[in-house]
Amino acid sequence: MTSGGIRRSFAAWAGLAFALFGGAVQAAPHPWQLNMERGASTWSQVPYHLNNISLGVCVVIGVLVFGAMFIAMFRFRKSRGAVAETWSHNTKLEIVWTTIPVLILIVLAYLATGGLTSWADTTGSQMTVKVTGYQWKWRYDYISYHGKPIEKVGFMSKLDKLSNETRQLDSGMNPYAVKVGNQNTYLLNVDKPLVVPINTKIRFLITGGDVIHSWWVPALGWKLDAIPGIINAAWTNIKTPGTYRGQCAELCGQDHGFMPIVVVAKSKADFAKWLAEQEAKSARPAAATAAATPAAAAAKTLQLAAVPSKAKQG
Ligand SMILES: [Cu+2]
Repeated sequence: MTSGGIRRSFAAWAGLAFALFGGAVQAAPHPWQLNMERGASTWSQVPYHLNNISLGVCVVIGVLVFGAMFIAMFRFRKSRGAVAETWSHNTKLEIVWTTIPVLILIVLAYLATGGLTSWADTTGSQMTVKVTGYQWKWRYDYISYHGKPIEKVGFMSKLDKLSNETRQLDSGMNPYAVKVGNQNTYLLNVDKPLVVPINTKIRFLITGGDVIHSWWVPALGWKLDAIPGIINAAWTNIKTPGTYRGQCAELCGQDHGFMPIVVVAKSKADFAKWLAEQEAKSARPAAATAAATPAAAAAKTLQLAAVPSKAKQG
């Protein structure tokens, strides 16, 4: 292969690696970001630190094992006149190199189990939101807030218009031009985001309406499968107001890549205002219809009254 060819194939592989690990997959990566993000919730620090600790342990083990291997290979090579020892095992050494890894694994398992149990514990939640995955959009239903049931606030959240138009074959539109502020939001924006308050323990009930999806917002530190017939639960408590983006993380069909997630975290006061607006909006159409068309309402009553007699005939 010529040097130009090598350079081209390297660029192609680097491009592929970026597309897989650095681009859309991470939802909101920074250029040259290597580590996980710290996230924006109280719990997202847990996987961040667990990852750092395990990575540290792996690096130390890697340096020791490869160090010993390279010393053995270069310092004690045949050409330097090294003669192999004849003993075949050493009980004391074997006890040491079995005990140390077992202790390391116990410590890591202890830390990971603590992290998982704190993540699964939704007790004391101040708010509940039901999340349903559909091919290929999300539905959010607000169930309760501070112990009070929320009436009829729920909506579908799907890919934003600009991303959707851009993604069409032969659209001729530039994916890099899909932006919100300075951030490229191609395939990472929705028409209606999930709005939540900060400093509130929010319980998510996650399920699927058709096939298995997975609700993943990296800034929250977890992802959870949305499985039809099963309700999975997890919680978050977001510390800073902002917009957090994510994606469906379970291959769910041809448009799996086109069902992003956007969570907008607002201050409690702003959220209360937003919620009141939504409740007013959902209350208005029903009241308006009943008042405006008494004839239609009467017809509906008539229809309902007719149903039982029809059932009797059958
Ligand atoms: Cu999906």
